[in-house]
Amino acid sequence: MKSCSERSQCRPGGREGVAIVLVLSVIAVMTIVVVELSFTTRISSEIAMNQRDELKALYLAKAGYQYSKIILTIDNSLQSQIKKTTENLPEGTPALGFHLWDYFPVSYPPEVIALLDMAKSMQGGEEGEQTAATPSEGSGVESDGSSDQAWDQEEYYDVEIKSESCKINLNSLAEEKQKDLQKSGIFKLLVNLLSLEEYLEFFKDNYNLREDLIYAIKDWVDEDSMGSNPRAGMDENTPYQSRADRYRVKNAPFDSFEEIFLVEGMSYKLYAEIFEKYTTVYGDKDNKINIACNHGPIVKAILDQSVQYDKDELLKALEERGGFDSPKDLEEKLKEITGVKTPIDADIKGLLTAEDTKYRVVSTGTVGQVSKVLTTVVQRGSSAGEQVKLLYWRVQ
Ligand SMILES: [Ca+2]
Repeated sequence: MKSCSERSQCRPGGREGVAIVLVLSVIAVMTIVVVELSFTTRISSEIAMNQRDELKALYLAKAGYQYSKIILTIDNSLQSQIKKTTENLPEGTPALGFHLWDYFPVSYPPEVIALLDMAKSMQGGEEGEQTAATPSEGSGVESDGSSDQAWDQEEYYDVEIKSESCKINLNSLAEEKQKDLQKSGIFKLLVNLLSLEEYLEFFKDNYNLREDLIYAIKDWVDEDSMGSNPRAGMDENTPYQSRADRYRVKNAPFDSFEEIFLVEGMSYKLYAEIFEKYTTVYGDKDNKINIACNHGPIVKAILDQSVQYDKDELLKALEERGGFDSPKDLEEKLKEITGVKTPIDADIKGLLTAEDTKYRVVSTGTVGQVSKVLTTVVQRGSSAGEQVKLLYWRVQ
């Protein structure tokens, strides 16, 4: 008979116990491998789906842009027609200042976007601007199963078209002769804009920066290397040579707005609060500003120095008179309100127009939770039916 001197040998199932431990270890390792594999597969699948949605959203945004080009071309013909129809009307007849997109939303599917907007406004949303509408549980617009929807509610595009001609073109500073710069309409308008009361806090450390900044922009875009600022040196490169990343001025127009941060004196705050809203760099030597779409700071900035009237009160008085749709209309109303014979600065007056030539088209493509925003600036053809020309393109 075997002796039971060693415990392990005497315990029932001792060898099988080792086998169980081994099997359990193998199962544990396999479980970890399988879970890891499953996790990696799921992540890869989600990444792939996300990339697919991003691509779909991008193409939806591109589709929105293409559609807006058609709308802009048709609107061009419409505007020519309106001009022909109204040129013989008696003076004082209100202008028919509208665009096609004011009545036909540039969106896909348009009727759904319109419904979503309506639902939002019924819920108390007072957003006036047309932005990418996101269908949500609370939007109030849901499929009732009875409609013949041929589209996926989660996939759509929405486009916002705004005039870029309302803004001051900084590149047109390049055209001004240095000796006449301070008397030019564009220089005066920009200085007036930066000098408005609401922006004073940005310059409280150095009020000269208002003019210095305009001189610096002028030097950046004009061909020569002569400094235009009487307070600074003759060489316009001097301020840039003392920087850690030394560089020289461009001596050519801005190609994109992002370049403006390279200009001496420019800050993100000034850009976001003033320059991005009221200035542009797109359009060939086109320095005309459509005053009809300006109802704020630019209107205040065009006033002659002889106008002693609270600028905000003036804007309110203009609004009470139903706004204005042309430089002439604005001038007449300003005369009436202020009692000043020449309420608009004579040098700035030549820059004003009621025509739109450039548009900013922001097309947002959405697929579920993923959105792609395509921002473009286009120039409209000068004759009816002419295709629009692309000036700027950016995908975000
Ligand atoms: Ca220069």
